[in-house]
Amino acid sequence: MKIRFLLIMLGWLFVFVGQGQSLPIDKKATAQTKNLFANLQRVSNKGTMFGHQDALAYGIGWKYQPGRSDVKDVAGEYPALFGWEVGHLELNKPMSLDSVPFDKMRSFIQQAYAQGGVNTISWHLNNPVDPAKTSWDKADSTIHQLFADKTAFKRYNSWLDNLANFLKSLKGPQGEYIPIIFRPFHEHTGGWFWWGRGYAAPTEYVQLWRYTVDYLRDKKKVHNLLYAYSTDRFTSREDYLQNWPGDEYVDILGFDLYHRPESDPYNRWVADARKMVETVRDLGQEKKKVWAFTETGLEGVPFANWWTGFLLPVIQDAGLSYVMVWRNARLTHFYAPYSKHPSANSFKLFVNHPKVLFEQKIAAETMYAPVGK
Ligand code: BMA
Repeated sequence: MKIRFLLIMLGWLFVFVGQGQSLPIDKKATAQTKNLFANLQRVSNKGTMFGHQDALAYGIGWKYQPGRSDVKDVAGEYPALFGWEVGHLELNKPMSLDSVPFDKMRSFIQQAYAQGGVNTISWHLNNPVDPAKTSWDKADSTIHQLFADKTAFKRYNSWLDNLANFLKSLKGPQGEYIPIIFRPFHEHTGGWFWWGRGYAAPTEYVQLWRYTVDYLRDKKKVHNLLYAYSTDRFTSREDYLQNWPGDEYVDILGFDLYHRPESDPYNRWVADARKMVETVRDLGQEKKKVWAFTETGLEGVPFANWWTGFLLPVIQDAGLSYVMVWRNARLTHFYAPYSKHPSANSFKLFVNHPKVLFEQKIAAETMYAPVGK
């Protein structure tokens, strides 16, 4: 009798503990996607993953050299997180707006997954009302017209179909879908995209966000996504939440903020970015989500101590899941060091910091396996 009672109590305890673990917004998310979300929460207590955009595709002075990455050339190991950009997928183009063929991108995503890393995708989509216009061609009330105009609406749905097909083509060795952190309509607190501040009302933005999630998840049955909401600069919690699509529509709270010394003569970046990190941390904790510094960097990294002297104080001890720097496109546009770059020493110290996670530490965390097993 006593044993039965004990077993029942134990059963309840498991149910209780199980409920305490928060799940992604997609209740039908694949097992690996659910595991990734739980592991992002768990691992963020240990340290912050480092990410690099297009890390496996090209770097300074090279393109498509299997196994190469500028980060690896300097640090001896890959980043933990890999960013990819799918702009132009909507237009049925064979390569992204940054000239990465989608077939190659799929292989890079598979490589990153196979080595235990995490993939995130952004989407600088063209304007669905006038598809010849880019993300940066700002036009008033694009979102309103997208839903009001039948042709535009049909076009946007076909763009989502293309996106869904690509996302569902990302498979691991057992045929399982590779989990992706999807980060659409980013930097909306800035005014440079058609979905940005000044061009879209908060209600319109929320409508677009929710429509996109519902369509991908419920209509296209894409179940390998975690959704990241990522603003640009913001001034307060209220400001951050102005376009918030709802707790049931977002998994990861992020923001982007670049270090631009030329427009920051009083060197406020560290303090500003830190304040924003703390705001997303507070909100993330309250909402039991994951929080991240979704895009940053100092173009050309002209400060030799940038990694330890600037980035580290911004990110450390804030439970951030990851920090990602942008792409190494060319000598006038890069954000990670390459071999013999003046910031390489500071970068190596950063890589070896116990609270910063690169490939080796993240592989050991088995991000796609059930937590606690
Ligand atoms: C910007 C630049 C552009 C690129 C765009 C989308 O920050 O890197 O060259 O096309 O991102 O990835």
